[in-house]
Amino acid sequence: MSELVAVSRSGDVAVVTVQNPPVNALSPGVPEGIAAAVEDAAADDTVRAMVLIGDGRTFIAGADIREFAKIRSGQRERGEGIHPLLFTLEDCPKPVIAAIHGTAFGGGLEVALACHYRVALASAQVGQPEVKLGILPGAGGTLRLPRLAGVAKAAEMCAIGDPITAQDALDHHILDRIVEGGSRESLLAGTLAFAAELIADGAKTPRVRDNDERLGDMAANAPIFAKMRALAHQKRRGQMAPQKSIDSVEAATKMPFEEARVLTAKLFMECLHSPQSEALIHVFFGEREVRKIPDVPSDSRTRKIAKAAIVGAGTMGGGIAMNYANAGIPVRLKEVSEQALQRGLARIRANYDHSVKRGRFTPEFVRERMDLIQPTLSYKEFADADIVVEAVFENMELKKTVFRELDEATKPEAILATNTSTLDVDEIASVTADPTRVIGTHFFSPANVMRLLEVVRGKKTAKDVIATAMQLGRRMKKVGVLVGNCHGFVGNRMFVPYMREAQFLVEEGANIVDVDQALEDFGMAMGPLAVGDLAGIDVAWRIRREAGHEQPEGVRQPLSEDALYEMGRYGQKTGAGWYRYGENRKRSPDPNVQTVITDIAARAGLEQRTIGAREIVDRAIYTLVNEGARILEEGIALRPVDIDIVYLYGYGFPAYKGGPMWYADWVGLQSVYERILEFEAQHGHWWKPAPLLARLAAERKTFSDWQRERS
Ligand code: T1G
Repeated sequence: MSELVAVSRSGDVAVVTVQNPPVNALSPGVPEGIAAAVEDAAADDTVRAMVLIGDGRTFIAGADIREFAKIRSGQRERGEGIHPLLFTLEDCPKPVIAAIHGTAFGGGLEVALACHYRVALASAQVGQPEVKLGILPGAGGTLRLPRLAGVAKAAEMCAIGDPITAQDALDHHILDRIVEGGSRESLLAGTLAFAAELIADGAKTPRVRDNDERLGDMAANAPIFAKMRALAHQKRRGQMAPQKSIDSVEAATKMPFEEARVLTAKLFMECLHSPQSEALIHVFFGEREVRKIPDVPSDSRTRKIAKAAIVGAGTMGGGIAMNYANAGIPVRLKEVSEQALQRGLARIRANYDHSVKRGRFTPEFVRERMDLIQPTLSYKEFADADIVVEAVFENMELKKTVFRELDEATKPEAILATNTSTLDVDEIASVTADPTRVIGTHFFSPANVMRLLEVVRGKKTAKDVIATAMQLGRRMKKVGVLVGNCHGFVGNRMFVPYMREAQFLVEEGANIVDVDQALEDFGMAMGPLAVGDLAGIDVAWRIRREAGHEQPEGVRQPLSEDALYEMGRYGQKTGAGWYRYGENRKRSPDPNVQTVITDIAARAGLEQRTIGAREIVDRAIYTLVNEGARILEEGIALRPVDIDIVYLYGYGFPAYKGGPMWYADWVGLQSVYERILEFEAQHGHWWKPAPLLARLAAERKTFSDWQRERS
């Protein structure tokens, strides 16, 4: 057998093992190897049944995503190897049983569905996550799942893409059995026992594709598909693949299998050739790329983190404490008064209760986690902490005071992390005896929900401290991105011009709602002004004051947010900001604010005009790109994809547009540059093109080209 697929025997059962670490993807040679093994076993009279199993930690986790570029360019046929394998399995005259542990995802589940039976460990998951890559299950998942699980379950799995548990799969007839035990060995033993039962029972070979009884009828299915389309539109707004995935499931219920298969192939290629799929695949690999730090190898030494401590039980400190507790790490939570401490604990409890209500956590999970959060008013309990996170007010002097205290209160090898969102990590580190142990771990609010973690590298931060912080991020299921030390690091540094342009636009006559709507139609999770209300206009005001940046003379400054601040309109927290907030913080336009803005503009002599969505989007998004180019040139971000990942996970940029830098490459840097020159001519200073952007535009290159040339 090929080294990718091994065959062994257990009595009269052939065991076919996929050996393609780390996730047994269906890379070239794997489908062919499985097919050859099954054909050989089928021809061997001493073989009565077959088991298909993955080596290592998982069953087949899908097609090899790295092959899609070759399919898109025509270098490889779609589904080469995979499609013939499905028929080899399903038409095999002897029973083939898929033995599933880990994750049977995408093509992996589709291969399992082409087998005659499927058994799994209780810990296994199955799913069709293809829509997360901007494609749809192209190897029969949309056609076989409804025949086993019914139309509604199949449509949801294929259109939303979330995995389901083994129990849920068993309940929906996707699995035939969950075997005892939790190891791969117990899975194999359980599957062999299952095979023996099948042989004793006549070794039947039911083909899923022949089973139409669960396909329902058009009248019953119509509302199911309508509901699923609406759900897909809501959960995967603006994305094409989920809708086409439902088209394919619907075809399975309306036409013969082969016809539906041909239609699905067409739909699959339409998706694969879409910019959305290219962007989503860029994001898939980007989430993994950002873990790689050129001068900190992935096998670098890390420090053991068994105990943590947090200074500050405010919104951020409490949320950060929850992250540690959720990762199973006991965490001391310190405040300056019992009242502040109790307020913080109450907020944590409320957050957990909300998660229990939403079914995200069980009550016992919450009890265990709350037990891990140990309140304190003193630094005494910090002596054995392996890491301390400072999460006090965004004020440099206060932070320095805390770090001086931590220098005394902690053991020398403890990591000292600041949660500052904008301030100079080197300046904070400068008050400690050993700045090599100081790093930034910038969580995003709400810290217990947002997955982005900016890990801020100080000039003197030790490499094992960086490696430990990145590893800790993964333990917390965060997407950690290493960033350099400058005001606002990557995310907030780019957010400043983005919010400035939003204010400029309304001061030039754009309607507040139109600015947010244009960007939400572009795909942003929330418009910039609504974000300003969410984050707090007072917070932004304090950060501006704290930064104290001298602004160049005669340069236009945004006026609106200062005006709102002075009016006490801080946003959601005060029930009014850019918008008015009613029940459940539902926002509605506030004519008073539009009047205030118009007065401001009149006093500033700003000509009012109608501004269309195109200009709103270009000014907001290209200012992100321009600042991102500066950040790249200064080395504050390691790669363009790091900026993309920060904006996807921290600021709600649409993943199906890949991130600001990927989007600019897709538009074409020449066009972006020319548009920026137009804005510079109209608006001056703030639109000075970043030198890197100007250079790449002149050379007709992309940010990806620039990155490739540097790797
Ligand atoms: N193809 C190629 N490489 C993959 C891969 C895949 N399907 N899945 C993971 N990798 C790489 C990943 O880039 C990383 O590489 C390493 O494996 C470990 O991954 C026909 C067309 C399975 C839950 O979408 O969800 O089938 O960074 O860090 O956290 O209809 O990987 O080490 O160099 O994520 O333990 C459908 C995608 C494909 C599953 C494991 N399948 N993978 O998570 O490890 S499309 C998927 C995952 C398809 C069919 C269609 C996760 C995982 P490196 P990791 P993990």
